[in-house]
Amino acid sequence: MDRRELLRLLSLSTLAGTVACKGPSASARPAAFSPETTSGAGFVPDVELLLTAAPDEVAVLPGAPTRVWRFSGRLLKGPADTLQTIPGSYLGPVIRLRRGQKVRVRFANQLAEDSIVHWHGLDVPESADGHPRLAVGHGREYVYEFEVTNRAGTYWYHPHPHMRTGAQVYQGLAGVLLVQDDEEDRLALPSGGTELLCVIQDRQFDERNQLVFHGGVMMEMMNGFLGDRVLVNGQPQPTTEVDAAWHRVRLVNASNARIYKLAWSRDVQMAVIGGDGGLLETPLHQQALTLAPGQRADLLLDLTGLAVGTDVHLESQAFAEADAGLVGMMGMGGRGMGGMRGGNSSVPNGTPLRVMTLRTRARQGAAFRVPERLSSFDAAWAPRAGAPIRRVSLTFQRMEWLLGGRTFAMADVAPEETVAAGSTQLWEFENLANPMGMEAAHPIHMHGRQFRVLDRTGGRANTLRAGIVDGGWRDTVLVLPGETVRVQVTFTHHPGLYLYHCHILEHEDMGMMRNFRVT
Ligand SMILES: [Cu+2]
Repeated sequence: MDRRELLRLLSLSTLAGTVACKGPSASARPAAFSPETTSGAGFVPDVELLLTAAPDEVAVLPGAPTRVWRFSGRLLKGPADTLQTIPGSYLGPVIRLRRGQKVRVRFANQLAEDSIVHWHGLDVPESADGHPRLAVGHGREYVYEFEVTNRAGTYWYHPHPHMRTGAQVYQGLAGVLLVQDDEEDRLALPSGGTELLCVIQDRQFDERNQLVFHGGVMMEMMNGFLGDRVLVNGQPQPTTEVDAAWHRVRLVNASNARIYKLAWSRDVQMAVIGGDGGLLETPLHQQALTLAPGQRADLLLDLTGLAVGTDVHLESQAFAEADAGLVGMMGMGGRGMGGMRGGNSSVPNGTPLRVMTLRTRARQGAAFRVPERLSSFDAAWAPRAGAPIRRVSLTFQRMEWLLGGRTFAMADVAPEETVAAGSTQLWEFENLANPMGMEAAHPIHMHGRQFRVLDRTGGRANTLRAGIVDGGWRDTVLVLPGETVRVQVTFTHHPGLYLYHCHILEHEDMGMMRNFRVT
């Protein structure tokens, strides 16, 4: 496949078809399936999918194919455009759902190790949230049943097994999940050939084109694993031909640990219209956009008026490595711990990078104006003075990243991690440096309901801050070194055990994750 054609093919109107895949060799509901949250026999799905995780090979670089792990999908019931395969990519199919649909996904694990899928950003019952205790082994199947209650937006799915999330995502297991609804439809945003979906990841390859991942070396785990090249939808720095028109560009940072400060190489107008949890109320005009692991952004981009053959690059701008945090020992020269900074990546956080290129062709698009009003928020958005406040420290102690002073344990829930269904609390994520100088910017993700970022205070001058979009509903918020970020969250109505964690996947796998129990 011509790499240049990849993004063109990715324009959603041209995606078609689904990938057939082998059925599971065995099928069983895991014993841990809690009966009180199982939808049970009365559940009649509007959409039913078989999603299989299995080893595969894809062409990423010229020469030998790369061995990956990959989700493939088969539509068993529902609208024909529900699954859209990304040609030539290791990414899973794009899953398009509508708010209100009842969905059943049969996840078939054909990997040689345990896995489970998390629907990142969706508010689903406990049994459908992909908690690591629900992971199933090779040849087993896990059945998800949930109703899509989320607003229209760009969500994604990825594995969530105990201590192996980083490795499994890195091997290729991830996909985009789009939710559509009537409110979004009314805006008539650019679609089809002018809607681009871009999953940004970084990877490292050996001389035989095989993926290189860390070998559990402590410094790599503490920093988070960084690749030395950027892939978009599984292809290195692709170029795609686009109409000289307004485009909707949906970005997902599905990297294990890299933070991007995204900007366009030409002076084109960019309006941020959405984030993790769907559309903002009003568009936001900005030059640069900070996107941390787990986060999404929804943009409108004006390419009208550009001459044919103009290249517009999406770039990650330079920023100080320390802005993303720095693992270093004060007593050992202030940084680097003897030169082991940044694991074994030659491309540390903050290195300027080209992400992808859009090349204009002659065709003009339909006339379009950025809507002044994008969406309206429900009552949960209103500030709740007097809501209980919980302070959650982000710290490094005893060679571990901790949340609230604790590390992950499979079923462990502290009293302050027990919350009433549908109740509202303010959680203050406080990113504290320790005397050894160990610090990092942590993207904190909460499962269940989307939250509202109230404010961020403290911290030192940081060039990433100007690019952070805190507006709108969020499920992942970047807490810079030294900062305190306050979020207001109204918890899911579904009782059960949910997770909150750092979305630097090495931090999560090391235990920077905790349960909260909704009662
Ligand atoms: Cu972290």
